[in-house]
Amino acid sequence: MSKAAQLRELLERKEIARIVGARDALTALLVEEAGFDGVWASSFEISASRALPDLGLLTMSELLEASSHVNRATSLPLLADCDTGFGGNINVVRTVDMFEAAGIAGICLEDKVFPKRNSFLGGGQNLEDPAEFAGRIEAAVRARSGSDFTVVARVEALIAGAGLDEAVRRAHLYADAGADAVLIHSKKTEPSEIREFLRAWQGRKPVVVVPTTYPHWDLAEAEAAGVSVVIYANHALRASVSAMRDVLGEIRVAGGTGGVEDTIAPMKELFGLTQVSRWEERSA
Ligand code: SPV
Ligand code: MG
Repeated sequence: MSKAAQLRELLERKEIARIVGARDALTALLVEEAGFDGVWASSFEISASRALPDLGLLTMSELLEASSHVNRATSLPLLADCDTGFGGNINVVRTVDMFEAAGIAGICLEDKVFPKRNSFLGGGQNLEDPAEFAGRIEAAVRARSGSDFTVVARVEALIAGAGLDEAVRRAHLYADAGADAVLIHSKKTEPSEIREFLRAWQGRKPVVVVPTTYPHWDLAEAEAAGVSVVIYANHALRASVSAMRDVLGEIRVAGGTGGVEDTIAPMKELFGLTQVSRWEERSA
């Protein structure tokens, strides 16, 4: 089964699927090893790994390159975060051409004005005109060459404070335009507005959520409420920042690495993850 078909199955199956943000290929390997269902190429993580804020600074080709590295490292399907689509309809068309040709299973586009700001940043969030964004979704759907390549429309109305009715209205417009699924995003610390959205939506198309600010929502309850996919978007990056800070601080204070040696992954583990023997056998 192609990766695009795998992602489509995750969206359409009854059981909720869990996909995890990865900024690079090694992270994708660990996501797969941990037993998750798919990978999210997060614009936040990829930006942060370059010490850049998630403000729409990365170009299409930069996100494509990072997403391609992630995709090649895993047999899991990859949903690529393509922010607002890098411009107008014509840029969205090329984005679909390039991401699909790279074997990436699908893309997610969000209905904000370029350059977008990360959804959790304080300050203003500028929503795109919904008809304009629906046109972008339609262009993306028309541009794909295989019918399994997935186009997810991300609704930012709740993030921007535009309310539930506006979120539902936009989601229907994007579904009418051919989106395969909608991602409804919220920055509330509990899932009440997501539950309200799901009740109003009545399962018209699969729904994806990113429970970063409401991490205690029970998975079985989310499934029963009608969620198809949850994205743990940034946890691998945040875990590695904490781990690196701890270890670097300890080394600095101790004046050597002896104290941390047993707490960090041995070199042998990295040789295993990077498949040294497989590469040597292939080239012998
Ligand atoms: C990302 O991970 O890049 C996302 C999700 O788009 S969020 O950070 O919640 O905006
Ligand atoms: Mg993003």
